[in-house]
Amino acid sequence: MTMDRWQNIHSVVVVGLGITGLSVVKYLANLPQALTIKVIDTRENPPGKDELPVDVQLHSGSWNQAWLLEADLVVANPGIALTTPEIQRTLDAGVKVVGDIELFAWHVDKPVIAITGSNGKSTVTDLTGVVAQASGLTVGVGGNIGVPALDLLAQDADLYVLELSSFQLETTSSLQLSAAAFLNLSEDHMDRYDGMDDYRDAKLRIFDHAEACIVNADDKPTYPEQYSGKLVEFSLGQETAFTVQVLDGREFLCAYGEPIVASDELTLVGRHNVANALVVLALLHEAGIDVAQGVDALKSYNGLTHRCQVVADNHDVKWVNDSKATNVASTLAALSGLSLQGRLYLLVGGVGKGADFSELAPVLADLNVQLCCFGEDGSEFMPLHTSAKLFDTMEEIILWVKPQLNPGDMVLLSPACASFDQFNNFMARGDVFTELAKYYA
Ligand code: N21
Repeated sequence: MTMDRWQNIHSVVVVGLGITGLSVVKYLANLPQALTIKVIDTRENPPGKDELPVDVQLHSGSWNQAWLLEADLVVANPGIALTTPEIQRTLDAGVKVVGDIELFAWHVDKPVIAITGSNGKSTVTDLTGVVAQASGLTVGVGGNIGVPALDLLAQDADLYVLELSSFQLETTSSLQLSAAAFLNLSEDHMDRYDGMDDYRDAKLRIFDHAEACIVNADDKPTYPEQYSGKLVEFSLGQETAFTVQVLDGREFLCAYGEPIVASDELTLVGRHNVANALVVLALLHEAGIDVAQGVDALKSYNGLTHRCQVVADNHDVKWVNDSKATNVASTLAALSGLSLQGRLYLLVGGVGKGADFSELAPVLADLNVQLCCFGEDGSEFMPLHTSAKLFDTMEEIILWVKPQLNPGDMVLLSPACASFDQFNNFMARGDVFTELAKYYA
C-alpha cells in the first residue's frame, strides 16, 4: 500500500451513504493514521446510517458546503453527479474528489482485472472470477456488483476482478489494470450525461493505465482514441484474437486461433453470451492466467440471479426475473433470446433515465405480447404497443395477469429502467417479483 498518498490528508468527507458509502467509512476508520471522518447524504434518512461508527459525524437531508470546503479529501458515491453545484464548488476550491475505486487503487498490490460496458459486465465479471477460481487462484470479485471494492481488500487474494460503472470510472484516475474490457456501448444514464460521447468518455477511462485493452470489434465506440497498453479485439463475426471459428461443422471459441471450448458446450444461451465468454477468455489470457483447469467451470456456468432467471415454472407458465435489465439494450437482449409458445406478459417501467424506448416497438410488434407498464416512467412505454396497459406497481400487474394465464405463456420482468422509484435497487425489485411468482404461479 502506498501510504504516502495519505501524507497530507487529515479530514475526509464521504458523500453518499448506502452500502458503498459504509464500505468507505469502515475502510477509512481502519487505516493506521488518525483521520477525521464526516459523512454527507442529501437524503433525509440515508440507508446505512445506523451502522456508522460513533465517532463519525453525519449531516443528512441537505448539503454541507462548509464541510466539503474544509476537507482534505472528498470521497463521492457513484450515486452523486460530479456536476452537482456543491461538488463543483469543492473542485473549484482545489479539494481532491475521488471515488471508492480510487482508494482501492491506492491500496491494492495484486493484479486487477476490470470490466465496463453498457450490458453484460456483471456476467463477465462473475464468470471471470469463477473461471479464475477454478483455475486455482484465490479471487476477490466485486465493485459495482456484490461486494464493494474496498471490502474485498479485507481478505487476501491473488487476483481482483472488478465490475466498474461509468460513474465509478469518472472518479478513478490511478487504477493499474492487468487487463481491462469495454464490452459494448448503448444508451443509458442520459439523466447524468450530456450525451453518448460524454458517457463513452467516462467508460474509456478504464484503459488509462491498462496493460491490455480488450475491445469489441463489432462495436467500434469501445475502441480508445489513445492508450498505452496492448489492444486486443474480440468479435462474433470478424477474425480477431478472440473469436468464433467453425471446425468440422462445430463452432468453437478461439484464443489466437486455438479452439478452447465449443459454443454448444456453454450452459449460457444467446449470441451475447458467446461474446461474454470470449471476453472472459481474453481477460484471463491477457492477465497471464492459464485457464486449462477452468474450462469446465466456464461450460457449466449458469448465469446470475436477476438475469433472465426462471423463478417459477408451474402449469406450463414460466416466470422469468430479468430485473437486471436497467436499459433498453438489455431488454432487447432478453426478447431476442425468447422461446415462446403462448403469450408474453412483459413488465416494463421504473426510472427511465431519459432513455428513448422507441427501439422496443418493432420487436414488440412481432411478438404475441401483453405490455404491462408500471412505476415512475411507466407511461413512457404506453405508445410502444397496442396492448399496453398502465399500472402503479408490479403487485397490481400480477393480480390482473394471473387469471388470464394459459399453458405456454410467460411472465417476464425485464423493465428497461432503474428501480430507485420503488425499490432500493434492482435486486430488491427482482426479489419482490420472485416472491410474487412463487405465490401466484
Ligand atoms: O439498481 C437499479 O435499479 C439501477 C442500477 C442503473 O440505473 O444502472 N446502476 O447507475 C449504482 C449504484 C448506480 C448508481 C448509484 C448507485 C449507488 C445510490 C443511489 C442513490 C447511492 C446514492 C444515491 C443517492 S446519495 C446523496 N444523496 C443503476 C442522494 C444519493 O440522493 S448505477 O450504476 O447524498 O446507489
